[in-house]
Amino acid sequence: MNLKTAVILPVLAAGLLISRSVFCEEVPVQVLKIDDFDGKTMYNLLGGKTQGYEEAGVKCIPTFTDDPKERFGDTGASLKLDFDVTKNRSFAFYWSMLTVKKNTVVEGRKIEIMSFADLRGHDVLEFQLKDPQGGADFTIEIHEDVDGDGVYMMGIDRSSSVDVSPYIDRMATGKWQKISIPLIKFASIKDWSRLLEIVFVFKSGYGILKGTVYLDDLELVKYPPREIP
Ligand SMILES: [Ca+2]
Ligand SMILES: [Ca+2]
Repeated sequence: MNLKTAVILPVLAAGLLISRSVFCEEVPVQVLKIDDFDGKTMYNLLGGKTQGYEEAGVKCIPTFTDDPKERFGDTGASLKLDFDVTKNRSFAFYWSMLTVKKNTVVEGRKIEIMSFADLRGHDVLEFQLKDPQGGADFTIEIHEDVDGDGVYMMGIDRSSSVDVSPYIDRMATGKWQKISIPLIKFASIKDWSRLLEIVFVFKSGYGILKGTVYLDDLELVKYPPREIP
C-alpha cells in the first residue's frame, strides 16, 4: 500500500461510517408495520396469513418467543425461525402474505374477495435480525400478482429476490441489528399495490445449513428526502 492509498482508505472508511449512521438515525416520515409478532399468531398485522415450510429433512419452522433473553425489546414477542437445509440442493422458507380475504356484498349476496395491501409510497424494507450462531444467510423474495388471480405462478407473475448477506453486520453476531434494504433492489417489482407475499428463503449453499434466526418489526419505511448540500 503506498502512502496515497494509506491516506485515502481511512478517509473513505470514515465517510462510509458517517453516511451509514446518518441513514440509521434519520426519522422515517412513514412506517407501515407488516408484523411485530407480538400477537404470537400466524397472521401478520395486515391480516395476511404467515406460514413456514417442512418436508422430510428440510424445514423452516416459525415459532414465537417472549423470553426476555431472546426477544427484541422489553415487551411482546419476536419470530424465531428454525431452519435446516442440510439436504443437498434443498431450500426452505417462511412467508407472510400481503393479501387479505375480505367479505363484501354484491347485489344482496355475500361474497369473499381478495384484497391487496397497498404498499406504495415507501422506499426501504426494514426488520430487526438476530443471528445467534453467526453465518446465517437468506434471501428475501417478493411476489407481485400480474394476472390478478391472487396466487403466485412462476413465469406469469413477477418475483424479485434480494440476498440479505450484504446488509448483515457480521460483527453484530448474537445481537439484534436493523437490516435496511432499499426497495429499489427489488428491481423487477413494478406495482407495489399488487403484492402477494414476502418470503424469507434459506437455501443449501448459502451460509450455514442449519440454525436459528430471530426476526422482529418487519416494516416498510419512507425517509424524508435527502438534503443535497
Ligand atoms: Ca415484537
Ligand atoms: Ca397470479
